[in-house]
Amino acid sequence: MDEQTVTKLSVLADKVRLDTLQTLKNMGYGHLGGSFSIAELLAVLYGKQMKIDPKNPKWEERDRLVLSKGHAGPGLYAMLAEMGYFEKSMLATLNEGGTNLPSHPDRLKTPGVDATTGSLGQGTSVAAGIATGLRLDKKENYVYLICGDGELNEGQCWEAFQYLAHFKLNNCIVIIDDNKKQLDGLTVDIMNPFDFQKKMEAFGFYTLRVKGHDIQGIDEAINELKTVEDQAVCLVLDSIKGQGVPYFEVLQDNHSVKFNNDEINQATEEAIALLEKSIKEREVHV
Ligand SMILES: Cc1ncc(C[n+]2csc(CCOP(=O)(O)OP(=O)(O)O)c2C)c(N)n1
Repeated sequence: MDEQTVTKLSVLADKVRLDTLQTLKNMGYGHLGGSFSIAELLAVLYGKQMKIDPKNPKWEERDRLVLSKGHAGPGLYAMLAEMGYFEKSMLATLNEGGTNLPSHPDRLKTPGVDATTGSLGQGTSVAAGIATGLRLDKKENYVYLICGDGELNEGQCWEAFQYLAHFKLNNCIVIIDDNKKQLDGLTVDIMNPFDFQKKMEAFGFYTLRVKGHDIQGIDEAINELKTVEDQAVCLVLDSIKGQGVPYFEVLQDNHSVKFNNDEINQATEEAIALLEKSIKEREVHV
């Protein structure tokens, strides 16, 4: 990937952070940490890897994305708005009564959302079903399945993974967002998942691991996974919850942030100003 594309995608990732932060601040609370940890991943997928047409969200020939960790909906919505699936002004309606942007994705409500998720674990089976359908229809498209490390406490995920591996459904690219935290603590303390890469390999997957902020690395890993034949594929994203904004990276309770005290509100204003400035500076190069 050339330098200009890396810059373009890193700007896109930061726009997702900026939109998400403004949306959540406006609402007063919301799922920040797990939205930020996948910002670069979403930028590589929507900005480069996925075959999509935002003006035709139901296009039969599109790739699909299943955000199985559905609580990161605000991050996904920010990306969909940036890609032009709907007007950015719609982000301000997040979670309001009658909105088309419920806190967790609903495929019947939001243009660009391919699967309804929120009950952790279920998206893995949905993605496995979509991959099976595409295979039966002899389509070349991919399904990108994004799971959380905490979500993998759900046994359903491992049933779906075993199914993908058994049927060698390498058209479903499983991505584990290993940001080391879940709702109320460290994943390792709540229920130790041990080593995801070794575990997925033991399940029969061809597995790569890459840093969550490494745009070039994520892109190369996905390219490599697309060359694998006759084996299910998985990318473990070694990410940071709150990734990309130092204040939120170290904030202990950064799962669903409440914008209800002076310290958080000031840090948020500073982060918004910094993101705006750095996006503007880099945007002239792309
Ligand atoms: C079946 C189910 N149980 C519990 C929850 C509540 N819940 C929402 S987010 C979350 C933690 C998820 O952690 P992780 O998958 O690591 O997400 P991330 O850290 O990436 O935000 C939990 C337990 C849920 N949505 N679904």
